[in-house]
Amino acid sequence: MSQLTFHSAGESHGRGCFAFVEGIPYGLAIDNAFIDEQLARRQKGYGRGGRMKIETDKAEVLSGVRRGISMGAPILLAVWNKDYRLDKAPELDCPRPGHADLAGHLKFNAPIRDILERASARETSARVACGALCRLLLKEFGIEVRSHVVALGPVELPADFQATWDDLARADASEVRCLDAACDEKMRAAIDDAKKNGDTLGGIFEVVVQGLPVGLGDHTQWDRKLDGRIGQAMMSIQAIKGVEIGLGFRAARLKGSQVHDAIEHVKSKAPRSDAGFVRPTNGAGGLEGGITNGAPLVVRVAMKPISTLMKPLMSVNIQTGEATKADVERSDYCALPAAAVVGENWLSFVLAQAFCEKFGGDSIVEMKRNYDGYLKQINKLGQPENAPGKHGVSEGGRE
Ligand code: EPS
Repeated sequence: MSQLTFHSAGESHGRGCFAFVEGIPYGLAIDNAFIDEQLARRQKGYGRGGRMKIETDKAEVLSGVRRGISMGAPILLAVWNKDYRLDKAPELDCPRPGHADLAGHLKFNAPIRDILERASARETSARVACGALCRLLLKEFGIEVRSHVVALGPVELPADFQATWDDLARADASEVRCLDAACDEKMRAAIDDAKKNGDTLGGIFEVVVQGLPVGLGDHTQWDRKLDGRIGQAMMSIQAIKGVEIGLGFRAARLKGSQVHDAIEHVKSKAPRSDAGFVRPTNGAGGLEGGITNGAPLVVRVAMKPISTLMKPLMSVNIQTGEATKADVERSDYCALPAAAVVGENWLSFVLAQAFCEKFGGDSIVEMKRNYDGYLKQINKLGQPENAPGKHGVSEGGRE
């Protein structure tokens, strides 16, 4: 068993975007159609630019899968670019404020083109391919991920808007992935307006995960806390500027009694992944002390407006030092609906990583055995082996 890891390679207008995934256990059924479906969802959304009309992203599995089953070996996925023109793509001399153009040019002493090709959000196709693979693993354990857009530019869902799990299944039916019809219309109008004015828009999306067992992540060290790991993963998505878990920033303005979730217990014959401990509220968003608590995980992510503006801001020509308008490249006006799909799949990678750490084995069968044993352990409330002093202590240990 190796740790679940991911590396991407590839440029926006290079041969393609590639995902190198190591640590997927042996015996996972690899549903290519599911991976391609996630890639197709990433290409959609109101406000996308011309590139998405050119590409039909699909993941070609180049290694690590035999007869549709993971071999426990590295899996290499390729998303080939149709718009492959790396050597012919024009050079840029006037860096776009907000993009990696200027900082990358100065840091590497390189042409801006050599920076933007790798900085481009096209790289998220590799992350979605990997995330979809991880999602297949999570599905084996009844874990499902959904998302929706809660704000886009100046348009926000009403503060009291509550999306149920079933509601979230409808988000794909909206071109902006918003569940409220009135907001949907206003969001599309806001994008039309931005487009007309050569501008761009960002917003906020929410990802919800159902079925996570209590106990993923770890309170004992800063870099094992799952909230911290989720934050890092989400912040690493191109154009992401903020992450909240549960009430997030809203919690800072409330009292403890309004933020924390009372604990209740329900009896159940079948073992439950939350051990029967439920909450009437979910201000914690499914995480306490950096550990999942069995409630749905709720992550909100803020995306800035895309930095390529058709009506560009002022910049400086890096060859001459002259003040000039920033260069303009084909781009999106709003990629928030696509970012929500990236968020779903990329969060799945972090969760699958934590899941493999807790229940990891060389094969899915072994993982299931570990998982079932754990469920048995956490569902023994009131049983003699759970008496105080016996918790997790070896034979001959503390009485
Ligand atoms: C993207 C492909 C890109 C952009 C966008 C995301 O295509 P192109 O640059 O060829 O038009 O649509 O990239 C950026 C926003 C960026 O800043 O680079 C994709 O596949 O998601």
